[in-house]
Amino acid sequence: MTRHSGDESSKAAAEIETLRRDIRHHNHRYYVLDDPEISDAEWDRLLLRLRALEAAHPELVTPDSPTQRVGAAPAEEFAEIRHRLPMLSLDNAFSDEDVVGFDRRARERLGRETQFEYSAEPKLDGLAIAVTYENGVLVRAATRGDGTTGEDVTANVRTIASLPLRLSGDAPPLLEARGEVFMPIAGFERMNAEAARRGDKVFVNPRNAAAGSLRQLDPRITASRPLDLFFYALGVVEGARLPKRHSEVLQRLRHWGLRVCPEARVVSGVSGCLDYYANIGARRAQLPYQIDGVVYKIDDLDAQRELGFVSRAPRWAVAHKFPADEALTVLKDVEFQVGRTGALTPVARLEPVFVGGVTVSNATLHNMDEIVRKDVHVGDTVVVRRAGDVIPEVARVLPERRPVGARVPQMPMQCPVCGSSVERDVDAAVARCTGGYRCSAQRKERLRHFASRRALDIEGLGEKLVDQLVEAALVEWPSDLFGLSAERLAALERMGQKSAENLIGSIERSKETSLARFLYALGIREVGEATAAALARHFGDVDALASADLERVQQVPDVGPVVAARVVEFFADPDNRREIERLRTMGVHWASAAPSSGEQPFAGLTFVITGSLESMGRDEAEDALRALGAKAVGSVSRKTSYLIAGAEAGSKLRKAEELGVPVLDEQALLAMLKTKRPPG
Ligand code: 5U1
Repeated sequence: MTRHSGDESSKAAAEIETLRRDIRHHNHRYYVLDDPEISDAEWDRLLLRLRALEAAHPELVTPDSPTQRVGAAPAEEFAEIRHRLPMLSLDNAFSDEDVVGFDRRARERLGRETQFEYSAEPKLDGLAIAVTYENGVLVRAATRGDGTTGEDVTANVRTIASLPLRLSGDAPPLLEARGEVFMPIAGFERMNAEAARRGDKVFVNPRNAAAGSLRQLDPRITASRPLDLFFYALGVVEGARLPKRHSEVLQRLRHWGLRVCPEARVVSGVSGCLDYYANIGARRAQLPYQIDGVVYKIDDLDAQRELGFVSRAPRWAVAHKFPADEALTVLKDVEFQVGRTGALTPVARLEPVFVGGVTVSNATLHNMDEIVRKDVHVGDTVVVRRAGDVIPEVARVLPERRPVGARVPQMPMQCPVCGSSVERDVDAAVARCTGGYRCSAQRKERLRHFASRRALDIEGLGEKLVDQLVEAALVEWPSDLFGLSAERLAALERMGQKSAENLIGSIERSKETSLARFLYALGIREVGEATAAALARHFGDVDALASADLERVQQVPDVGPVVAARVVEFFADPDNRREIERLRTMGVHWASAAPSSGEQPFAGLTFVITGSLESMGRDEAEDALRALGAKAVGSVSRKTSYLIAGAEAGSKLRKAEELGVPVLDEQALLAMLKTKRPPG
């Protein structure tokens, strides 16, 4: 080891300090102010010199040195971080009227006649993040997660070059800044081009690339990805007097060296917001990052505090989304996908086209009636539409561009998967493969349904794995899942021993369920979650239901003749009865539910739960309400007794407010479940 004299050491320490200060200053000029004072080469020289000095004096290295971005060893998994203040989400506005309504509600609530000033900025298509500084030094970064608990991604976030490891200026003792990590489009394209050259997998869009990069266990991989971030809010702050306006908060963040979107502006009233939306919308394609809308926040922080939140979305901010993207392409073919109940759905095979940030080569055509209504021909030029994460669809065709020989798609007579005959339902709306369990497509879909979150909830049994299990003939019926072993699973392609063991654990855990979930998981036609719950409540056990005749099944509230016929038909099938027996023998069980003579204090009430709840899953809350006799359904109508609004409640909440349906928050739900007494 090299020994240094005290004099030499203190000289080095002084130079190191100066270099660090200079580098931070130039980072601020470059990343935050977009106004560099020195060339890239000069900046590189400063960093090289600092590296050399630190290499010679390792005792002088500190974690906030600009050289210390990539240091941590790969992690086993991400630790959880509980947010001291929940990370909020935003309500969406999809039209000018929605924005007008948002502004009106806020003004009415505060009894205000004059316009609000709004702080407006683009809504980045990235990942929300909370970064904490203690005494100006970066100590922690967490993803949003479910808003209450996120993942500790500190080691990865440190590698983002534009993020200061130490704040500039008079940083408070504790500062949590919140914003969005994203991948600029140019970096995304460069990275994908390199991946394609190497023959590696490419990312579908910058958002997925940013998420994939941030969730790497090895920070060196994150460091190689072109990530960036903008901040737009404060979380917990201690020891600083905060300004009175949101726009001043943004200035303060900039002053501390944190990047803020340069497009942020203060505008007046709704008309200012809509002008801003139009302006950003017109320049959207030229922006160096992807955005999916703009955000308006009431600039006055006192007004924000007074307005507060509904569940976990603020009443003082809204995300005004851009409309769905559309693109023209050519319909190459129409193929038919076989669903869980054998229904054949037409799917458009398209000339690949870039729309809404992803390349689309398949789109849904819904059903044959839609094909006729839209006058779709194979060979047509079609408009493909994609909104957010929604499945792309063929919106319309351009008949004037129809080539000679374009043909009308025909429903096949035989199932494209198993070759069984295809029959039309009595009302002719749907055509179905008659192969039942002989059809591998139906087998796969039934297994997916059986394992799905609201059914037996087998974590880790994804689409691809179901395909593999069916294709390898390891699983035919759902009960076969319970006979699998980790060794068998581990022999499958792309399946490690650890994943195999995890899956066996999930399968084992799924054995303990409820009768309602079990009935839903069986996939009886026309029996959705609500009907399954009603059947479970009424009959209390599966044998009573299996032996019930049409008349008895129809006595269940809300079960009509069509559904009752499906239920009776299902239990009359010896294959289905045998499968139920096998599932029970394999250990699937549930606590016996008292039939409806039991306590039903919520009978006659209909609940809708929207948004995410902090203390339990939505399914769990619905199960608990149903257990008390309530109906839990998916959409709001005049018949809804109460809407329970969790975080990220959006259109359902608006609809409930419009219809005058009482809205309750999570606390009220918990109180109801505890006291078993409906509100009011
Ligand atoms: N630009 C911007 N995006 N965004 C997302 N501002 C903004 N604010 C947010 C979110 C979730 O939440 C505020 C309520 C802090």
